[in-house]
Amino acid sequence: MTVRVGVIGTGAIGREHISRVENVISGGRITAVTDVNEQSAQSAVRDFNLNAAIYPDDQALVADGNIDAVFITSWGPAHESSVLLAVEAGKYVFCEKPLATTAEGCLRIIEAEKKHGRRLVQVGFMRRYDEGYAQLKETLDQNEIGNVLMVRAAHRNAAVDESYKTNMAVTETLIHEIDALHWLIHDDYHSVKVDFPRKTKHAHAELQDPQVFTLKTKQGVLINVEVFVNCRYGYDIQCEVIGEEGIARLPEVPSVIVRKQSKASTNILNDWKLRFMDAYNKELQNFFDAIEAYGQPQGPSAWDGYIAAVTADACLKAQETGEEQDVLLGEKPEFYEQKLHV
Ligand code: NAI
Ligand code: NAD
Ligand code: ISE
Repeated sequence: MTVRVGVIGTGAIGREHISRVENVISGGRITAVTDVNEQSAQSAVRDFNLNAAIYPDDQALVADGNIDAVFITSWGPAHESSVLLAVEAGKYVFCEKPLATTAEGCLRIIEAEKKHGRRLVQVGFMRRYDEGYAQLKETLDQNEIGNVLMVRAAHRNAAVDESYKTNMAVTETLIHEIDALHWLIHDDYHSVKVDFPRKTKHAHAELQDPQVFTLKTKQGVLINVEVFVNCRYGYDIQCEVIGEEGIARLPEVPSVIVRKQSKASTNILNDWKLRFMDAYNKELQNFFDAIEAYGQPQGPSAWDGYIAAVTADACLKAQETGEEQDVLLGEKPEFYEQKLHV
């Protein structure tokens, strides 16, 4: 089966995903595109030589009988309404993070999906498909370091532009750690807090950078995540888990070590597209494979999108108030318990 895909949002990641469906992975084909900037949709069709319809908006695209699935790669605030349109039309959905910008928005999607009767939605939390995270999780699942006590993580970008504000450290950046870390250690968040260290001179007026988030879990694990989006030196994702019997660390991306002129040096990546390229390929391959095998996606669900949104909302409140905030999650519906494997 070839899954026919309509893409809503042909910006940076929309184009990345179009390219991987057309040139790298199997099981899908791009048959429609739309973007609020029509020229962007047109250039995507041209640049990737697509045999795809160009629609004026998401509503028209979702109504196309020639698509089975929708990729939502527009900017975050537009996601919820596009997801709801697609779910109501019974189309499969791969939605980039965030699923919706509020927890209430995620709940509306969950209700729509439950009404449909089976899972349609997968959220783009690709770290779960990254080989390094998979190895780290395997180490913890094998109980090699005993009970987890603490986690130290860092999410660093070389630089961001002026459109990136203080809150986006949560909604655009920390959101990946929010998803990956509770999945990694099989725990739920209890409370969150944020500290603002001395500000780098490289951050513009409306951005506090860096920021340090402290998340406590229900089992008492203390997680510390540094978000530093003007670190200058590269794109760097770090994660160290401290257990009762030892410490486990996310592997570095392999890179040749050159010894020359009294120095041993190695390259550091500069771009998220390259750092997680294999993970993006795997998440979308898994999306197509699960549709073929089970008629429903198996990757991060709308419920995972909801957990991330509730936790992100608490982090935003912590940014505003400077105080610790509780993370108040609802009960996981039975609907999201079933797990099939591809
Ligand atoms: P972008 O700004 O390059 O592209 C967004 C595109 O969506 C633009 O072309 C814009 O015109 C279009 N768009 C916006 N609203 C729209 C609407 N209502 N209907 C149709 N098109 C619309 O942004 P980028 O970097 O591609 O990010 C898109 C999404 O992907 C964001 O939610 C972002 O958080 C997520 N993302 C996820 C990454 C990951 O590692 N999983 C990496 C980068 C982005
Ligand atoms: P982008 O700005 O490059 O592209 C967004 C595109 O969406 C633009 O072309 C814009 O015109 C279009 N758009 C916006 N609203 C739209 C709408 N309502 N209908 C149709 N098109 C619309 O952004 P990006 O970097 O590609 O990010 C897009 C999304 O992907 C964001 O949600 C972002 O968080 C997410 N993202 C995820 C990762 C990841 O690692 N998983 C990486 C990058 C981006
Ligand atoms: C981007 O939106 C992503 O989602 C990347 O994975 C992240 O690392 C980057 O900081 C964001 O800008």
